[in-house]
Amino acid sequence: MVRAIVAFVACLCGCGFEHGQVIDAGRPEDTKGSDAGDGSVGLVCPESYAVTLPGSTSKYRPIVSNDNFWMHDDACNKDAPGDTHLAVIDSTAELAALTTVLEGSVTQPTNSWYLVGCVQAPGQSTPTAMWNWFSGATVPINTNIWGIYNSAQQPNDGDGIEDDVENLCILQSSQGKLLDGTGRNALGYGAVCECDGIATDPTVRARIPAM
Ligand SMILES: [Ca+2]
Ligand SMILES: [Ca+2]
Ligand SMILES: [Ca+2]
Repeated sequence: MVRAIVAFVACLCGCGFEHGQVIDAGRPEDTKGSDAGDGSVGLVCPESYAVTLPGSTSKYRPIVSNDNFWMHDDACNKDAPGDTHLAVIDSTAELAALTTVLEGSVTQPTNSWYLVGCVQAPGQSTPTAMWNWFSGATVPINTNIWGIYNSAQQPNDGDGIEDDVENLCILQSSQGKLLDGTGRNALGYGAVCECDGIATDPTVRARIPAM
């Protein structure tokens, strides 16, 4: 655990998704006058958001019980409307630290799959096109972030051909990386809610497939 924290702190100095930069393109303007620009000033999170990560002002609520995307998304949004949502992972540091916490749980959802807050715009020509976090930030496409499922590099829309089958994001904690999925797996998924005081981008949320 101590080793994990040291590694995390070291990583904070230079672990953006690409070239040491945190990717936040398109993030909505902070509406709470926070000096930090992250919505955290004056932010009060529900007590159920008990997980904190070093170097982050966010609080998190991992959910290990299985359900579909729509139920988890709704639950996160309702915890503190406008301040909470499915987790938006802004950097490889946040991805690594969150993975460590999730892997520390004795109880795991199906396949250690946790829904997080990103979606692909429908009608794309390739599985890798137009992925955004609910904040509006672009989800970079590279193997530091996206994992492997059934020997296939993700995102793959299930079969490598994009036809809007898999447009939602799952963090598989056992590999610490994202998979694209349907959100409808019969056995369900866990989820991670984040409280950061930052509203989600309605344009991105409008892409969420109908249940
Ligand atoms: Ca975040
Ligand atoms: Ca897709
Ligand atoms: Ca997939």
